[in-house]
Amino acid sequence: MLILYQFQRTWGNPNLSHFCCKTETYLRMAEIEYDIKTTLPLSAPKGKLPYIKDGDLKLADSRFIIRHLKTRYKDLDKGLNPSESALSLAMQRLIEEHLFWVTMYSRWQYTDANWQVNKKAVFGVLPPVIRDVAALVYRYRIGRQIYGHGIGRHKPEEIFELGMLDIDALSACLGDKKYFLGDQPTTLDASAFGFLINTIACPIESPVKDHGLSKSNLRNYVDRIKTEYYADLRQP
Ligand SMILES: N[C@@H](CCC(=O)N[C@@H](CS)C(=O)NCC(=O)O)C(=O)O
Repeated sequence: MLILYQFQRTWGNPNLSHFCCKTETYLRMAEIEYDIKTTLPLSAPKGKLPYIKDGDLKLADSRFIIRHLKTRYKDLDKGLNPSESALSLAMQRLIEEHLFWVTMYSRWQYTDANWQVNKKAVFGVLPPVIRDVAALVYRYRIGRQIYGHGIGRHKPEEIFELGMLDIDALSACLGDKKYFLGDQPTTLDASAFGFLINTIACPIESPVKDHGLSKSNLRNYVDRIKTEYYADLRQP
């Protein structure tokens, strides 16, 4: 059986990690059987979660994992035409390479209240002293990543202005459709759900969360997918 390695479930959501939630959502949308092992990134092949084991194969990174799932099990994007595939890729890049960093800034740096919530969620499983040291080390490391990406060089209001443009684009692209590319879920929906739930439906407060919550189509989309694909999760 395929094993998905990811952070423990938190906040009544599938995963506090956008990328883990994306991957698990693909598995569920494609009706692929899997087991979960909860872990932290330190033991991951590329130092990041998620990764999977499928027989002898150990694979890291949601993009390579989904490539494997498409080849070996089910390709949710089979019915897309070239222009839909291009849109799907472009939107995933917007979500995963840009909006992601706005939410990382919100969690790790924006306010002390957000940091405390994030720290408890990520490091709460560790014993007290190790927890504080690990939190300190990782906060520094993630801070360097946010700065290295470039988003961390802006003022908070500039970061959120950029994030709100992503939200506007996602809301406009979804419109009143059930899924981003029509009536059936695709990889873009696995990605969009994983990142939107971690922007608008988690206890990390920010102007970008408020802006996302003001878009009723995005709110309903997240609620609908959570209800449909994660009926087994305890609600918060
Ligand atoms: N491109 C990777 C990104 C994975 C990623 O950034 N994972 C984060 C959690 S959301 C992580 O494990 N970070 C630990 C670190 O950067 O040290 C993917 O698609 O899976």
